[in-house]
Amino acid sequence: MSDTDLKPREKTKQKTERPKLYKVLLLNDDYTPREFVVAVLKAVFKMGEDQAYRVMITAHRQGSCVVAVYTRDIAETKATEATDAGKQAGYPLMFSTEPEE
Ligand code: TYC
Repeated sequence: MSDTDLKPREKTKQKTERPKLYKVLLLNDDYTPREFVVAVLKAVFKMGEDQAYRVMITAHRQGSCVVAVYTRDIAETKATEATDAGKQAGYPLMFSTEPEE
């Protein structure tokens, strides 16, 4: 056997999959007060006043707006928490999630 003989590599490379990301969407309705929507966006999604206002007014004008993108668990938890805040106050405020393309 010559000393240049090569053995096949037996190591396998680990590939780390990136977790799928989910959008949280804010849906418009005719009843929830604008200021309440802004307050929920600030409390649940840690937005500043200006960003929260822009997201609220975009949903108001277009019907919906992407609020943020997270892994599935976090997106679902935040959407539920924000929707529940509206329900507690007697408003039909609605947040939903959907997978990114
Ligand atoms: N359309 C509501 C109103 O005029 C305000 C509103 C904005 C409600 C965005 C929900 O996602 C929403 N009082």
